[in-house]
Amino acid sequence: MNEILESLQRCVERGKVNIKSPYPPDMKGQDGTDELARKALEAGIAPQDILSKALIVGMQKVGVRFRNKEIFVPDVLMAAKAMAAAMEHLKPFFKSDELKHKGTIVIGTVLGDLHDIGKKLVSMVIEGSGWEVVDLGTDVSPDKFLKAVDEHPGCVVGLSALLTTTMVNMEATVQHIKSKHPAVKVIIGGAPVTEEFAAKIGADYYSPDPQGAVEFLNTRCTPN
Ligand code: B12
Repeated sequence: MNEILESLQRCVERGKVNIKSPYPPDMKGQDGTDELARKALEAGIAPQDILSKALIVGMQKVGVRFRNKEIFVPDVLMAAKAMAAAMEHLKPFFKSDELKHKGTIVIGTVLGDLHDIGKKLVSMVIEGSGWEVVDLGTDVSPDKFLKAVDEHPGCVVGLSALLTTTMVNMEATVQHIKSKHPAVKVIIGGAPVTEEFAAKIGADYYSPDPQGAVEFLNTRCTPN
């Protein structure tokens, strides 16, 4: 693999944000994700490759080590911070040149859930495909989703959940939205979510990744 991508992946794994960051101590004075993402772009590496071959792979490794109790919440937070610093450089490349948006998607992580890395990635890729993204953030209540749907007539809704304990809040959110706006399409995603679960709670679509969401939006959702 390309040397820059390899270092970038390692910096996500270790939570190395930038050269000034004293964390982790054994990487003091070395480039972090901030510098390396910029260097990768300058070296002509495609933003999609930076994302999929370095950042996502690095974060997957963090996930495995966290599950195995080799690292803990603060380590994961630093990894998330490092990933976010790199994503700042990639964001402009995923922005669409199209002036007219294809439609609007209101997206958020459901009530009780603070995980936002996946949702941000999905948002960036969707935005890059020409849709306007209204990101409500994390820990979003069904009421807040409904208010946003009221404010964006004709929008699609995207729900993210990373915890089995918060997945259940997707059902309440779908029901709350559809009770007032039955025609609004809802797409759901996140590591514990499945197609069967989506069908069970009355969501219109499930995608395991951003690209599936884009395909659904472009083929099955009428632009507003
Ligand atoms: C980073 C992380 C954190 C960070 C979050 C930082 C942040 N800003 O997001 C912090 C440290 C805060 C955290 C906290 C917790 N976490 Co956590 N966390 C993770 C970790 C390691 C990575 C998640 C991640 O960002 N993955 C990378 C992104 C790119 O992947 P993704 O989110 O799955 O998103 C992709 C797809 O799912 C999809 N997608 C996601 N959303 C959507 C939405 C739509 C509409 C679509 C179409 C697609 C889609 O597209 C994305 C890109 O491909 C995972 C382990 C893992 N491997 O998943 C645990 C994990 C999710 N956490 C877990 C736990 C238990 C917790 C805590 C309860 C820990 C604790 N004891 O405090 C708390 C809960 C806090 C809360 N209330 O939310 C468990 C969940 C277990 C479960 N099944 O319920 C996991 C699986 C770790 C584990 N193996 O135990 N966590």
